[in-house]
Amino acid sequence: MNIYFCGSIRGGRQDVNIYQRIVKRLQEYGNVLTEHVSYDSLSEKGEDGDKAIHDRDMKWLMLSDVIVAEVTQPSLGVGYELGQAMAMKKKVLCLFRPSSGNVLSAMIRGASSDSLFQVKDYTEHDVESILEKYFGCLDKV
Ligand code: 6K6
Repeated sequence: MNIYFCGSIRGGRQDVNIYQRIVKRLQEYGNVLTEHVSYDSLSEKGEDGDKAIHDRDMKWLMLSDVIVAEVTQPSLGVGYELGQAMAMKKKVLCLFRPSSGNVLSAMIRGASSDSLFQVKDYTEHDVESILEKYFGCLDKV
């Protein structure tokens, strides 16, 4: 199974430690195409041109079976990826930490109307169990 992980890059890297925990757990369920989103050393500038990044990511998005997005730190890129994933009718799980004090965009929370597009609130303590539950029920989505 190909998994596409989304997390903020130019939107801010405050949550990179939680991205690493999520990616580590996702690698138990499948092939994570976007492991680099969780790298500590990722520079905000990027080494490839923006067009190359966009085109490669859209190709990976198309190839993916499931998209998992950490949406606590707002990111235009993650919002764009989620819109594209929805248009492709992909399975999407969005993870949001209310304890951050942020309020999730209505365009993300409000998009969660069926099992294909799910939004789960979580705490740092239960992220692994939320993923376990989601991937355990995936064939029913
Ligand atoms: C590193 C830092 C800035 O640019 C880079 C190079 N690369 C990127 N490489 C791969 N995916 C990227 C890059 N920049 C953004 N993305 C995609 O957009 C990722 O899949 C993230 O989920 C999302 C982050 O968007 P922004 O708007 O927060 O950058």
